[in-house]
Amino acid sequence: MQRWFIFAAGVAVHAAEPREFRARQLRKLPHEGAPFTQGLELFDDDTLIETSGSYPPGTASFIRLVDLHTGRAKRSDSSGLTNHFAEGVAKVEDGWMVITYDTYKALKFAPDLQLLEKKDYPWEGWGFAHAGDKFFATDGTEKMMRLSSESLALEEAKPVTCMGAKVAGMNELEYVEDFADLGPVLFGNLYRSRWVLGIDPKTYECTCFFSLDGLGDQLGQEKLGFHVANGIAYMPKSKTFMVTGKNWEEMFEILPRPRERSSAGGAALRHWIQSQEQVSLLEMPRSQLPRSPRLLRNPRTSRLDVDEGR
Ligand SMILES: [Ca+2]
Repeated sequence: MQRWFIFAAGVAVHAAEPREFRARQLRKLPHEGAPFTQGLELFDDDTLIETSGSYPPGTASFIRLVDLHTGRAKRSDSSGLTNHFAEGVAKVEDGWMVITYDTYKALKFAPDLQLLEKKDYPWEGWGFAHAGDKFFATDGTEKMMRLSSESLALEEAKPVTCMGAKVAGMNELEYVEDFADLGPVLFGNLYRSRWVLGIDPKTYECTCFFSLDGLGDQLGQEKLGFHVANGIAYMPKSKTFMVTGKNWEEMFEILPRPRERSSAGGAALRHWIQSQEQVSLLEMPRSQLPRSPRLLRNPRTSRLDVDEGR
């Protein structure tokens, strides 16, 4: 399906309609400790690698290896992340690179999670993904950056677009070499939503999407940045994804299946993107951290939640 978008200036832009997929839940696992997930990748056939930011205050950032069969942590380490808020994680030749939210560093870890190297990283760290000899990285704006994986030098920065509009806040990223019949797709959680957007890694225009609605508890505060969906790891052998969220108590394995018939998904995504444009006009904060971080611990479940009375 093709559509034309007419902008206020009178310029017509030809924008392809993205393909909608439906995320079918195959299984769920405990998300041990319900951490503030910022990066999630496949480490090996039996293991995920996950980073967590230091939120709520008083907790430490960490990097850990998670058993894909049980959800339990096999190994976890905070020592290399002292005074940093860990963000996205991406594979490098001899280990894993973690970017930081607001301390402008990229930290390289060995497979045993020992810190090997610190490099300067001059952007706010959000999503991070490895693709060949490149990294893709986001900073909370509509900008997608392509960096040299060797030097971290910026090679290109362009806006992510979908259905004729710019899309800000692409968060945890996942590069899939060949997805469905779409070729390479760069996926990302859209911040403060349950949308996962797939974009063409050359043009940064959306080619597909799916929703994580219905996975686990869905809280009203997700639109404030608390309990948001974040974390996507692709498993090429099964062509499935592991997904989770910040402070989620579960992880889910999902299989995206193409929707054969048109549904309301495209219209809902368009509405969300347009509403985000209005939000940015009002200069709402785009911080990685929840907007009203007054947390209460539920005495019954011992889970952290936002104070509803605020
Ligand atoms: Ca990922």
